[in-house]
Amino acid sequence: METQASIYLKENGYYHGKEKLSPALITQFKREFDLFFEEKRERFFSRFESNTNYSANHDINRWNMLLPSDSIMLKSGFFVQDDLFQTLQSVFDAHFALVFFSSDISSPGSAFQTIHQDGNDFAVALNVPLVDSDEQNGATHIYPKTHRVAVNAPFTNESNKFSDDEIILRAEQLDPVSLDVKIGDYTLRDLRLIHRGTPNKTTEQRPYLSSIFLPSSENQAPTFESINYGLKLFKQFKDIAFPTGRTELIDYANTFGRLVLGFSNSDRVNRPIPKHISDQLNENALYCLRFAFFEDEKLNERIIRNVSSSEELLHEIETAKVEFEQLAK
Ligand SMILES: O=C(O)CCC(=O)C(=O)O
Ligand SMILES: [Fe+2]
Repeated sequence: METQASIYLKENGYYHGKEKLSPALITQFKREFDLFFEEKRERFFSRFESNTNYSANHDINRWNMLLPSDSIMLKSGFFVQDDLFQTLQSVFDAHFALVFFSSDISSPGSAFQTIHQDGNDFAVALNVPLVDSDEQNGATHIYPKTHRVAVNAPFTNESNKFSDDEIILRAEQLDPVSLDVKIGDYTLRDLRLIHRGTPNKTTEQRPYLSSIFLPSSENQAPTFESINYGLKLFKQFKDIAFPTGRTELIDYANTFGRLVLGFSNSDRVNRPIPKHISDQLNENALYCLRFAFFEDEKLNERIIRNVSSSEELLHEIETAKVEFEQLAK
């Protein structure tokens, strides 16, 4: 069923829901988030052997952080509140999953990002700002309607083929819109929509929660054993890459990590969802998270995990092993 938001999102490539979430809830999120973020930064910088050129883990003074499962942010199930779930059903028009439960932080000193699409493939990001944001502290610039291949092209879920240079050329014909947001708002963005991060000129962090929904199978996934094998290798790559401070090794490790999570349809396999959290989640939230690993065993049973779904992942893992060894020489 179409919603007002799904119609707008298909047409424009984004949707701005205003005053949709309770400010009191966002205050709770922010308090919890700030503690996680501080720990994250400490963990990140302790990985390097000596002083590093890295100012953050994602671009200059920008951070990307997966959120923990034992968290009010997950328990609140905000990602299916309002008419969000219906909107997602309508834009995906097939099965989908919440694959990355994450956050994007623009820190003081961040700069304009290169104009980009997050990917050529259709997917949807739900952003929840934890602070008000505008052009002072780095609200995202978007180029409306650029998720479609041309002004008159209808909305489809198909991948486009634009190269990085073509994306910049397309955007240069257009004016960006600053997607200013207030606490209590959320935004939905088609990952193909052209956009860029902008400078945070203040001295405060600008955190957004980012829930990334991807098209998925109904219920087929690799075994936990093969996923955990990939995640273990990801950890080994990071343990080798970070102390060297070598960008290409660190990038390889991170790209590989995202690949394993993508194959898993969930970033929650090594972040099990505690029972006291899943007990609070409604059926729509549990649907979005069905590929996660739950402490409540019966919730792991809705997915069929078998060798045939694992084969492609295992192949990628073996290829990465060889490539990483070559690169690390
Ligand atoms: O956080 C933002 O404002 C946008 C960041 C972004 O687009 C990205 O890192 O891909
Ligand atoms: Fe982006």
